[in-house]
Amino acid sequence: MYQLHYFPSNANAAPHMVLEELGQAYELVLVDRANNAQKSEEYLAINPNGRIPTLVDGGLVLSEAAAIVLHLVDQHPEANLAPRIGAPERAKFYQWLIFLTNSLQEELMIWQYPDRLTGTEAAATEIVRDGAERRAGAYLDVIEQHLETNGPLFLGDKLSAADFYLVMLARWARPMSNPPRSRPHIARLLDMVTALPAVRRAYEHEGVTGEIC
Ligand SMILES: N[C@@H](CCC(=O)N[C@@H](CS)C(=O)NCC(=O)O)C(=O)O
Repeated sequence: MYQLHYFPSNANAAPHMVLEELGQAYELVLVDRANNAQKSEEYLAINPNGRIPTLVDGGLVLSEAAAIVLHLVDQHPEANLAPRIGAPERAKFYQWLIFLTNSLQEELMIWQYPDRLTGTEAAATEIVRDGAERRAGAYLDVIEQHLETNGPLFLGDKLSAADFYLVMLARWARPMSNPPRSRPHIARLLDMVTALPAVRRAYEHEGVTGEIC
């Protein structure tokens, strides 16, 4: 059985939604981030970066949310949460998933934690935060343009794991002055995906109540 090490609404949310949509049995293991458990000796032994999530799949211990998502969709190709390997659509799926994790997610991390770059320099922290919000907003605009032309989901009308990944990031980005949902085509995707029972179940298991994103 899969084991997903998580903390509510952290980067485990996308793998968690995918596990639910796949209908796979899994065990959730809380990493008590409120008490810095992600930096405990025990957790560092499975995730040397001290970051959440980690997936344990038998003898395989896997970190990085996007890698976990890719592994899960590859293990269960019959669920069609990604196009077939080698198809042009698969390449576009890689493009969007990697854009989400490598560009948007990283910018959101800087926006959420600018002091990790600036230390105690309050003025610099504000500049970094504002810059990260602007850059994240520009990435969201790119997604909005793509969805307007090619939507309603990343791969047209074909649900893929990239859609779940955007839900996770959109939840984090809710406090932005121009949040993801302010863009109509992103809002439509978020409405479609958060209406899925699998998505609601995943967030419920994590103790998240109310609107998801
Ligand atoms: N690139 C990693 C980032 C994971 C990450 O930064 N997770 C956050 C929670 S969303 C975390 O563990 N933060 C704890 C810390 O930085 O100490 C991934 O996508 O899995």
